[in-house]
Amino acid sequence: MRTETGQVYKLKDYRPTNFVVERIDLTFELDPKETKIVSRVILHRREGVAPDAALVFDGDELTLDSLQLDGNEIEPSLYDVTPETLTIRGLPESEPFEVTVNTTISPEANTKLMGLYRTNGAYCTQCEAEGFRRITYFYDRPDVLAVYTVTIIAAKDDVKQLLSNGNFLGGGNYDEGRHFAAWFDPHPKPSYLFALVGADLGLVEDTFTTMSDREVALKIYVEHGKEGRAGYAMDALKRSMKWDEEKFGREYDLDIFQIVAVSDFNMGAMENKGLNVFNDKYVLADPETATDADYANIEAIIAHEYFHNWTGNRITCRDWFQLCLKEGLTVYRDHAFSADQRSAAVKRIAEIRLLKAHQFPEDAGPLAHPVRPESYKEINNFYTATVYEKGSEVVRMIRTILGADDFRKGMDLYFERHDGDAATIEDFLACFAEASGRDLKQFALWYSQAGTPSVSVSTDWNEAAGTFEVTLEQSLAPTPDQSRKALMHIPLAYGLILPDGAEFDGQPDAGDAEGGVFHLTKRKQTFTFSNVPGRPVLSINRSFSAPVNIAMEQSAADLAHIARHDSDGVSRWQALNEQAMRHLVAVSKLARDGRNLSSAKELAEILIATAADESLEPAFRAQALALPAESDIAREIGSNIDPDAIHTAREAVLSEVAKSGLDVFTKLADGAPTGTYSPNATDAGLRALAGAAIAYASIAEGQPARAKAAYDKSDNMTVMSQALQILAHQFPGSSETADALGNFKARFATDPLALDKWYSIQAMAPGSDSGVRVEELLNSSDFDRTNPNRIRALIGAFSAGNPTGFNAADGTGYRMLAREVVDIDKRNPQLAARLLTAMRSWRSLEAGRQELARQALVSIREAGELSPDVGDIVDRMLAN
Ligand code: B3K
Ligand code: ZN
Repeated sequence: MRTETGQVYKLKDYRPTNFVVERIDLTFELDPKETKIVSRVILHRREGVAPDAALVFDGDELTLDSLQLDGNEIEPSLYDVTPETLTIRGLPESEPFEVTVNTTISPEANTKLMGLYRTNGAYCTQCEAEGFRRITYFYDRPDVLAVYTVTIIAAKDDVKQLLSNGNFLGGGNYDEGRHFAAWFDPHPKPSYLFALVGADLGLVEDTFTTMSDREVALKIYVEHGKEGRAGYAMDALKRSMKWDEEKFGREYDLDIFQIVAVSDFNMGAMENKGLNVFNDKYVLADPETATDADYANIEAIIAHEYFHNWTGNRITCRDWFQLCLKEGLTVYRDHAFSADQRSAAVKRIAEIRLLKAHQFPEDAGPLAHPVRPESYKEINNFYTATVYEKGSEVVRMIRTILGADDFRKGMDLYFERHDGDAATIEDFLACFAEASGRDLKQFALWYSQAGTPSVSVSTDWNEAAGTFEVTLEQSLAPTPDQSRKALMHIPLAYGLILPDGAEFDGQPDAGDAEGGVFHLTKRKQTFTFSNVPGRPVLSINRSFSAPVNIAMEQSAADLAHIARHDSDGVSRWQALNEQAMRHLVAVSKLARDGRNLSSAKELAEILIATAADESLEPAFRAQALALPAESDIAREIGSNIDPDAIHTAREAVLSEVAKSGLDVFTKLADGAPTGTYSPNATDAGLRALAGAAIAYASIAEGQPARAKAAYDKSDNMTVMSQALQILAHQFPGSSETADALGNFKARFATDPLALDKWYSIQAMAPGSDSGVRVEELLNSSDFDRTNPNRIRALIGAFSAGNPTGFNAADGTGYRMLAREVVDIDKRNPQLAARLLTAMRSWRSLEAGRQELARQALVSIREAGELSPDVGDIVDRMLAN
């Protein structure tokens, strides 16, 4: 296997290649053990490059069969080859030439799921970030764009479809028992967007007519027998195509758009030009096997990959440091799409939750890095919440600062100016600066400074003068490799809510504010409002306009005022959540210190009132009832974390809310829509509210009967898995729970995606003894140790989603993860490294657990040969 070389790649070292690729012609003869690849590349020396400069191609675990220049064998003295590089000397000075590289690889032996591999009998590829170099020697970097022609030859019997990027050229019989197909992609692309699939799959077809009246064939390939589960994905695809035309003026540009769903995939999906490959979890859905959340994820990911066609493919990244150029922007676009398809407020609440749950801890721990990192050892470790989610927030801030019109102008300019380019963040920002006439230099720090800024807020109300002052002060703590930080441009949306609930519409007399946004650009700024008719309550960072931590003393009464009157739904939720968080943090600390918990009466009242308020959307009420998770409370406490104390405190609060609201919850518990299941946002909201109500009511009753009845009655996976989770998490030892778990397993024994839920629900059942159950499941004969979804469903869910189980005080959770990471690393380094990031906040634990976590990390470090992926993560986690 490829092992650590210790090499560090730096943004400042970027240099273009010595040679320019004009086109590439690939031929694949597919075979499980010996796939032969012929790659013919036409190149010329870049202007100004020395005549003796060599051509250096990348490889990874490759062996070279033979090598030709313009059809003739190259003399061995003129080239050097290792599994990682091919260096050719003595190439023509100015005229174009053709290099032919012949390699043989074994897709079957490829367990890393990078490059060309086998999944369920199919051949498929994954090339981002550096998988193409596992197929053939090439310039495997995003700034080398080429036009690809691909010919695929394979046995007719078991490989029915032969697919690649671009448009279909033709195909037919090849030789005894084999056939071929040829594809041509007219759009120059980097190698990471190359894709090939050879498979025998079922097909779902449709068409889309673009804004300039071109008909595009849409094809989704899934396992035979699962065609009926691809309808929602197809529908989401067509809606995405339409939306991108309407909102961004972006039209699709090939005759065909294909999606292939596979069951072994390291991530969600991949935006290969014209041929997206998807983890089947994000394609397949029907009411019986998929939850509302699955449907929403499918919609978002189908859209995300489709939107990459412009933000990522037509305009790609100059180098991998610019990853956020395509990822942050495309996440921003998929968020905007989902907001338009569903309730915008509820969608934004989910985004804020996700950002805080994943990105904030990353930014506060040893793995913190800027949205645009400046160095890396293993690029696959940088497909992070910071690059994706914070990257999206940064784009959202650009829109907040510029306003919708100038933002759209900037996007138009970006598409026009950089179509066909491998671009940088500087290119991107320049378009917005130019379109709006604004200076974005200070704002650009969001790309280079890691860490979550803090803004402390104080207010001063002068009753006699009718003035209200808001003072903001920013700070940013040091992060790994960045000890000193410059002042940022932080756009904070605000509102002043008057005693009668109306909003004050005056502007501050002085200070940099416009359109309801404070622009905090200095360390400290004060904004003064005059002629304010009564003491206002400040609603700040509305809709989370900036990804910062706000420190503000705000009374419970003021938070309740916001929760009741803010014109912005997201802000109302923010106020409720803040109130819940404060209480949970306080009682968690009391529990940690062994003291009596204070009553949650006030919190319970406002939550129950919200739950019962029929003027509010059901989905919003469900969000309000979802208390901050144990991990959220831990993040807020920040240090000396005792996960057991947090669990105890949170359960006590849940129970108090449940008991005082039992009447309300009992009524709401039956509110799930009856009749034919639809994944639409309204019905999903009703199910979410009913599910929350069943959970609270069951807690109040202290009996599994209600959840068991819901389970038995359920006719869709959303309600079924909600009920199973209540049973397994609240009533672990009951016979009802054992029955339901047994029933679920038997019912979905042959359905891997549904069965993953069975594993996850058990993996997340709280309690220090849950590790024992996880070990049992791991060792059971039907646990598939090679399937990434299954591994994530059990090991990932346990380590990232079960604070009390994973952080068991005896260290068994940490040791189990360490053992599994070292084992999985031998087959699939990317997956292993990702699992390990669950320990990124280990330093915030109390001393005893911290020491056990450290020992587990050290045991990984000392386990022998580690991949660059795991080596990099473990080193950064242990560094001071
Ligand atoms: N671009 C891919 C992610 C590739 C991850 C490589 N380790 C999917 C996406 O973000 O759309
Ligand atoms: Zn993406």
